[in-house]
Amino acid sequence: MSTIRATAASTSGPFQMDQDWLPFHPNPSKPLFVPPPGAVDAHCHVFGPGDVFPYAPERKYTPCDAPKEKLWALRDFLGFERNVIVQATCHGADNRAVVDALRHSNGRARGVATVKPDITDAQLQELDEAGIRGVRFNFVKRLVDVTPREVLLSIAERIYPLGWHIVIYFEATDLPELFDFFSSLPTPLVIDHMGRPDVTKPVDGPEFELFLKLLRDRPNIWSKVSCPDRLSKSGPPRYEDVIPFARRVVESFPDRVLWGTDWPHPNMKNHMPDDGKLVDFIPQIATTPALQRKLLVDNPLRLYWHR
Ligand code: 0GY
Repeated sequence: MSTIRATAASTSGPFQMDQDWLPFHPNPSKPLFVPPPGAVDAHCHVFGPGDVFPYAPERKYTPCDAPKEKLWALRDFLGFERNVIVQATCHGADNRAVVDALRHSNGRARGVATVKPDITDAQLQELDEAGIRGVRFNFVKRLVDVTPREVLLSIAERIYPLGWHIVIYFEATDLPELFDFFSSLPTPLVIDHMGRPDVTKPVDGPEFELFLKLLRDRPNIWSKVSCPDRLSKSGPPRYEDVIPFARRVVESFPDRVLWGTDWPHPNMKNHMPDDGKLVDFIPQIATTPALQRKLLVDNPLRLYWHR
């Protein structure tokens, strides 16, 4: 794994990585689970490097540099073929690092951007040509300042004609208040990390039921069954307490689920997941080859590589 061995603790340019932040795993294990041919890591990020792609002044954290070359090395090592790179909040609405990665991916990466409502049609077109297929709306208060809903709606209306979707990131406790807004958005929606359920609560309880209802109510809402490392209280390497939640989503909505590593795992402060062990989580939640193929190949290709 020398190719991805970290200079991870470093951040370049005028930036210093947050002291309470763990760098990505320097030497992940080789997974036992072999992903099917064509598998897509549908949630990951690139950070900087800061001396080339500076972090945004409004960011809530300063990460370690996690450049595209290390992402490609991880992709190959884990047995994946493609990536969906999601703009992280530390880069604000400056999508240059993601766009640069997409342009150097030989068509093997697509992206999700963050945009402001004053973006021009020409700029949207440029993002589309680079491989951007969606925008992200982030409602996690520790990560972003609140954007008014009418602003988000105006962005949704701008990207709708492009055939893009909206990735939404929120915590389960905020869903009751956000539910109607989400239902009113015109594009397909992709929910990050199953809406961050509290996995100490019952999988059949009212909190997770509201999330499942959102998916049941609208056939064009998808979910990433990702980030057991963020959700688990039982912890690594098996993250057992997350399994019933993720399995419920995969089995209820097999054609609308996606999976991703979340590399380089921003804001992990207690433990840094071993990416190989995260891949070994997949057969726990998608228990048949048919479900695995939908989760890792058919679904992400349909959403991100349909053109
Ligand atoms: C994730 C999760 C987190 C961060 C971000 O854009 C971001 O900064 O998404 C988080 O801190 O929970 O999916 O990458």
